Amino acid sequence: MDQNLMNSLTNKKMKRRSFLKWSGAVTVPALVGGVTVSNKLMNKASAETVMDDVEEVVIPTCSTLNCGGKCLIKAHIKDGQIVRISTDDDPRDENADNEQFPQIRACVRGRGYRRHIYSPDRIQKPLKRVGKRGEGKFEEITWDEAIKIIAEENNRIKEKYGPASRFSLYATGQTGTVGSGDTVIQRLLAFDGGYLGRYSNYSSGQHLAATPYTFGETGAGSSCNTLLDSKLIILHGMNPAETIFGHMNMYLRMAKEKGAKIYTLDPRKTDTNVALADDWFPIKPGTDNALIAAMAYVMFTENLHDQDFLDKYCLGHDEEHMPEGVPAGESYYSYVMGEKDNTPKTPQWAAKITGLPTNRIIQLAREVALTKPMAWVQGNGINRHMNGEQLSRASSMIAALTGNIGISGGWAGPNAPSIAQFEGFPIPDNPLGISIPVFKFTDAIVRGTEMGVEDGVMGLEEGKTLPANIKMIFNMAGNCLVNQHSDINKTIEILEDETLCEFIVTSDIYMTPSAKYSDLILPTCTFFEQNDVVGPWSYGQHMFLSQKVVEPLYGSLTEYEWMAKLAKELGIEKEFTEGRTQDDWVKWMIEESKKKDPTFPSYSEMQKNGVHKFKEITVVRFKEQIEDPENVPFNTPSGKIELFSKTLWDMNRPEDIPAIPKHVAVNEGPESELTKKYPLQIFGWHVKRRCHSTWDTSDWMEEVQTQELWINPIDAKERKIKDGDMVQAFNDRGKIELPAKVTSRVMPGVVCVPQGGWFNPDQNGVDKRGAINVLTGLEASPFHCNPQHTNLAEVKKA
Ligand SMILES: Nc1nc2c(c(=O)[nH]1)N[C@H]1C(S)=C(S)[C@@H](COP(=O)(O)OP(=O)(O)OC[C@H]3O[C@@H](n4cnc5c(=O)[nH]c(N)nc54)[C@H](O)[C@@H]3O)O[C@H]1N2
Ligand SMILES: Nc1nc2c(c(=O)[nH]1)N[C@H]1C(S)=C(S)[C@@H](COP(=O)(O)OP(=O)(O)OC[C@H]3O[C@@H](n4cnc5c(=O)[nH]c(N)nc54)[C@H](O)[C@@H]3O)O[C@H]1N2
Ligand code: SF4
Ligand SMILES: [Mo]
Repeated sequence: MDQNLMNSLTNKKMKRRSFLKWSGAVTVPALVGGVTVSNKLMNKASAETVMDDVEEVVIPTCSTLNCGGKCLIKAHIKDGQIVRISTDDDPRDENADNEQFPQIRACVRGRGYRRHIYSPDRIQKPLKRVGKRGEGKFEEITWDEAIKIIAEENNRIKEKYGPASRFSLYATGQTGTVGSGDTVIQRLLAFDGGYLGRYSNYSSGQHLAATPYTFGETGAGSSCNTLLDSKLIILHGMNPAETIFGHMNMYLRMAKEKGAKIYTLDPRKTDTNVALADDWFPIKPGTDNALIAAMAYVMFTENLHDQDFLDKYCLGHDEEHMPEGVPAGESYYSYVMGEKDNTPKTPQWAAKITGLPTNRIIQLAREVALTKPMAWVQGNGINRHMNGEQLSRASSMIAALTGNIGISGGWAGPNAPSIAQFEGFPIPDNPLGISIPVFKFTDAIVRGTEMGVEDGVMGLEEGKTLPANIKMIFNMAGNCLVNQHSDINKTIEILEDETLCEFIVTSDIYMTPSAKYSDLILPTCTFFEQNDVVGPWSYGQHMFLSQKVVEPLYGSLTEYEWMAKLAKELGIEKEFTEGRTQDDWVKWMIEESKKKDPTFPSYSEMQKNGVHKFKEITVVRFKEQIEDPENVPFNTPSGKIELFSKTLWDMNRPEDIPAIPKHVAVNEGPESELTKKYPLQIFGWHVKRRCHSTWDTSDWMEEVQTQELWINPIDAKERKIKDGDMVQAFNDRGKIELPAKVTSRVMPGVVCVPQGGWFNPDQNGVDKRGAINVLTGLEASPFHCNPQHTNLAEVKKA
């Protein structure tokens, strides 16, 4: 890469004046939200020269990041530049907390969006690798050259290895519709003979895999407004004060004001706990099922459970309610009472495993059994565990035992019900019809042709394996190629071998660790620089026009724009574009949505408001099944809530896939032999200063929160670590180095590193930022999901 460019990409101390010198805004008059910005304004070169007498235009838009939110962002434009960000001030919610039309207000990152778009780190030109892969040497090329290279590589690889050797990597930097490269490339590849598809995600794979065995479908949560009827709310591995989840925070606050008690069940005392909760139940990661079994023990022995509910709606809770063909002693009751293994799951038994004192387990069991309605709300934090499928299933157990399913103020299981409906960007079916679990892409690079059903591959003919290894990767606005995937050191070893995956193209706005391991990097736009239609994150009930507010910087192209050029080069332009520009597609999606729902706003209304709020509706999940079980059965084989699943039983894997959600001890859990070598459990949580790895290099967000390893004073003392000391966390997979924060906000035996720090190895391979995935493993959980929260390590002073 040109040295000056490299300097300008990496020099954080660059003056404001120089980093604001971009080409687009200076030379191109912008049509923003239907308002033309005058040439006089456009010709001003930097924000510093903006005068008070310059007219300010405010344009509503929305981020397309995968951030747990999706908020109304108001860009204040002067001189063709964003000079300020404000947020939702919907007058219908003037006093805040309007249940019908809640305001959708920006978080701390949103307030700092100017530093995101006008970052000194932005990639400005397409870059072609010139050194070895991963070495970080690139040269600038033109867009035309870049498109030509992609077309040539695509054709070569398709011809040599077949279309199934091409893969679009999970990537969530742009989760809109026509603005999302990951979505749009799948349309292109579908017209170009097909590709290797993928299913599931990094967020809630275990929930998605496990919930259907209990309820027959995936979305088992209710709408957040039902929490207003709860008297007790348990947040199980959920931290919305940092992770948002639609309007969850607002309703929790309102529920609290109405008198509900809120507890968090989490290895860490979270921001949510500090802001909203009445109590904290610290639990060792991955041991929640032991707690739940012990709570069931208390309920069964003290007769606190809802036997009528269980008998009427459930299968497998006791020996009288079991499917046919299963021997005696396999029900949940038998497990809890230890009838077969002679180990009653007493609070004393669970205390040893979970780290929670016996009396607190008894207290929690009695309280949840005696308080109704009680909402045991499943977060995503119990995903990403090696036994996460079991954690997910057990997390519905207390609701069933206490009859809190199908009533307002109760809560059945994980994941939000889908409410906001609109027409999306059309992706044709993949003509190849085969897909791998999202987490197994590194496997599919190395041994794809050996991978079959047992690896979770879907769509194969019986007995067949994948037709090809992955040879070409499209990584469109994602950092999962390296940073957000597991075992970074192993992953880069796979990527460095250019004979394995032969071509990797990344689009991004920054030179991320994943971009560095690419052969070609494309500078694409932020959401401020293009039009898109965006749905809500979980539990949100709105959709946005993510509106272009400034012209693309430096001549960046949108994903759709460059892919349309690529489609032309590949001879499939007509099929790909159907004659539509990106803006035409945006209008098309709104028009199609309006055809289905006449109350849907028009394009011009969307331009004005930026958002369409569906009136908050109330969804009490499984209400119909509970009110009318004769006519509305659950969608399971038995029609009941399957606490025991015969389907799982028939898989005959009692150790790691039991038919009832038992406590499953795992290789890197607190009971493992490996604790002798690596005594601490370690994982990375989702922090407020970043969306995953996005914003890691933002100096503004560094002021919000620094990258630190949380360690309990007991563990710190044993290791002579003081607050602020540089420490190393390590296991067989690698080493990370970062400052320690000695705090009782994390329980003893557990250390935490905020996930998303950028991998930054020194000459010895020690990561100097604190990229948690240096320490995580590539082996998948039983249903082929990422186990990135299940790890052991040791920590020492650096
Ligand atoms: N600020 C911010 N918000 C985000 C994101 C972000 O990167 N930054 N990412 C978004 C995305 S894509 C997702 S998927 C969600 C993720 O949302 P979550 O998965 O809910 O977030 P995590 O921080 O991984 O986990 C939530 C809590 O679970 C706890 N936890 C971890 N393991 C266990 C366990 O075994 N048992 C129990 N009881 N608790 C456990 C963690 O300490 C944490 O406080 O967040 C979304 N929101
Ligand atoms: N250890 C561990 N690993 C995890 C997790 C965990 O909890 N622990 N969480 C997992 C989860 S839930 C998820 S969803 C994944 C997320 O992993 P990713 O999908 O990789 O998410 P990000 O790291 O935010 O990467 C988004 C990329 O998009 C780029 N980008 C941001 N904004 C824009 C834009 O406007 N335009 C363009 N063109 N690019 C943009 C960013 O620079 C960044 O490189 O990580 C997973 N990895
Ligand atoms: S990062 Fe997400 S939660 Fe924060 S302001 Fe943007 S859209 Fe909202
Ligand atoms: Mo996620």
